[in-house]
Amino acid sequence: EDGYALWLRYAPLTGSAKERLDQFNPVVVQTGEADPSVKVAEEELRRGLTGLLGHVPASSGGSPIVLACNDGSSGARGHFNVAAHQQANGRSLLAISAADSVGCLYGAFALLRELSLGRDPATVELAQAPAMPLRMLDHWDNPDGTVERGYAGRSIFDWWHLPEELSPRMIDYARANASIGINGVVVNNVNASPLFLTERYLPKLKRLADAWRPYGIRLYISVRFSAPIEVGGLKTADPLAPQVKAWWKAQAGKLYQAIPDFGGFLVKANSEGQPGPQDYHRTHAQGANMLAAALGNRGTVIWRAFVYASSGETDRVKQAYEEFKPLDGKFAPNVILQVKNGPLDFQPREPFHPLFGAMPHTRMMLEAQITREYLGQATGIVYLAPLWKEVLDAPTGHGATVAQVIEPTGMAGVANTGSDRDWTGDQFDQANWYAFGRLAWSPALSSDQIAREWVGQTFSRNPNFVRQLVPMMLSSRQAVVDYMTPLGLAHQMGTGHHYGPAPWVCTLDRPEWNPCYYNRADAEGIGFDRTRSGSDALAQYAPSVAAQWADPRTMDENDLLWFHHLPWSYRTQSGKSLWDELISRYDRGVAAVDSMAREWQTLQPYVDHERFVDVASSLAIQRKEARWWRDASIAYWQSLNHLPLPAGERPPEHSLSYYEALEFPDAPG
Ligand code: BDP
Repeated sequence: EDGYALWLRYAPLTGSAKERLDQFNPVVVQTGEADPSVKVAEEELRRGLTGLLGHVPASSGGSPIVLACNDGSSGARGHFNVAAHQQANGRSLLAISAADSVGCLYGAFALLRELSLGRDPATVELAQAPAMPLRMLDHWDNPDGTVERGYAGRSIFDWWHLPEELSPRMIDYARANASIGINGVVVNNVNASPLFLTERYLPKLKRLADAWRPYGIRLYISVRFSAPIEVGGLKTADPLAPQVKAWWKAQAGKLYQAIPDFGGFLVKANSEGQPGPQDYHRTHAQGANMLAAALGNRGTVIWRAFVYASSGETDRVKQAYEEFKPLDGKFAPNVILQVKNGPLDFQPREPFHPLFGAMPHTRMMLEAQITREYLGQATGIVYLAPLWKEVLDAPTGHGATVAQVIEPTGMAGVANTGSDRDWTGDQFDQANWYAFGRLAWSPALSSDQIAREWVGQTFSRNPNFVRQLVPMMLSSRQAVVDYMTPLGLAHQMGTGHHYGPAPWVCTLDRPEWNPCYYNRADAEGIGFDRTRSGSDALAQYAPSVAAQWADPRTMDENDLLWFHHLPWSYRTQSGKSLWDELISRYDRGVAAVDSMAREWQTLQPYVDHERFVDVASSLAIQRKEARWWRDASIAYWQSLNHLPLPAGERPPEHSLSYYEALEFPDAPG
């Protein structure tokens, strides 16, 4: 039990659930169809039932499970029905039906999920369709096997040995993705190597695309905008230059010849030093549309709105809106703008990005980060569904929630996978991969329901275990916000690797690289004034939303210091001063982690030894980190405000200079 099986463990059922399945005695009926997705669905049903029953399912005499993968229905691609019927002979029959074979595969996985959770096969009734067409994972993996912001070992993609060698992991990866409805994978980092556009890589990409096709997964690549120069031998990458257009068209032609269902290109342009159309005084739309023309109606250009270039004195969080809002309606129909959940950068908490709902004539998808770059990386328990739900459920003020804005298009998550046996570097980070897929399938699912599903399939269905563990998971995201960056603080992490607290850092070249730029703390107060008296980033939101956040006394204090610079003595809604409230939030975060670690100890009887110990040690690291964040932050704020700690408060364990001197040359970057 090293975690490799993920949520597809299919552990033997026990008790009444076992009796029901035994009694049902499922028989997977062979369709005789040659369709690869149908074959995969049959195989998975057999594998899953073997696990759940504790033996290979019978081949006749029981209740048939029938796949009808061309049922003539219409609707969203991937939709399916699962229903039990009573037959004349008294036995049940379970039918999985869909309009296409991938829908059937999704239906098979959905049925296995229900059975894994102990549902009665005789009464299963499911009718589902994906809420959005694109449900993608973005890998920040490099050809040399390193992973940008990866905390789970090396890349799962073995470019060195492809195309001849296809690791079995690539199939298990596809199974895991298909089981949660992921249907697109960008295999390489947005800080893209031009190698992916060379002849050498084409057969490698083709091998992966072929392997994943039965699982309903389309392959995409990130492309470097200046690739025509680096690997095309041209002198320019100007999107309006005819030879540049022709080069991209030729590349797309080769890709489609090898991979007829190639998904398209993901592009990070003119951001953090990446090349882009602005290098030639062209707009993002001109750059994106040129690539879109090269793909034609065969594929999609996903253009990232995460633009971050030296912004001088203006507020960094305003840049994307300023650059993209004027381009609304200017993008080709096969271009999608991919917008991070918040306007800064995957922080433990951010208000939703003001571009959501603000570009009605532009297709827009949401980008979330599954890998926990800014949330403690791969340690402890930090369940991210509540973070994503908070964003998805947010009313944009433009007549729709964020979920409604993106549902016509899709969602992408920056993957947290690596070569570690447990895939994600930490057992509980598997839950974030799972939750991302489930939310992209249906943003209406609750964090609670998703956690229950994951826990039941991954660890144990014992109701006592589930009842105790799920609330821990649900409160874990607020805990990390509390001990790292409470009350709307953001980007207080260490330079470069983003590991650990560094609110004091103030000497980096560009102002917005510094944590001090975001906290704006001094002797008098703390917080970033984004109201009219400050950067006025608030004005990028719809008037109803801006009005609500403009008043620190009525707004949700979870975002307080994101929008307001306030004196330390400011009276918060709890009645405490800002200083006392800040400290109580750090304490709350530390206490929450302590209690997770304590509770985990009591769960030992339900968990196999290997994973029990693994999680316990991970929680020990998280306890240490929570204290470190609290203590280092308080020590720094105190060095500015010289305020005493509230009575009875534990002083930081070490001096500020101790925390400032800590270095982490071993932290992954
Ligand atoms: C930031 C990461 C950086 C990424 C960038 C991006 O620190 O490694 O390249 O986002 O999304 O969060 O492009």
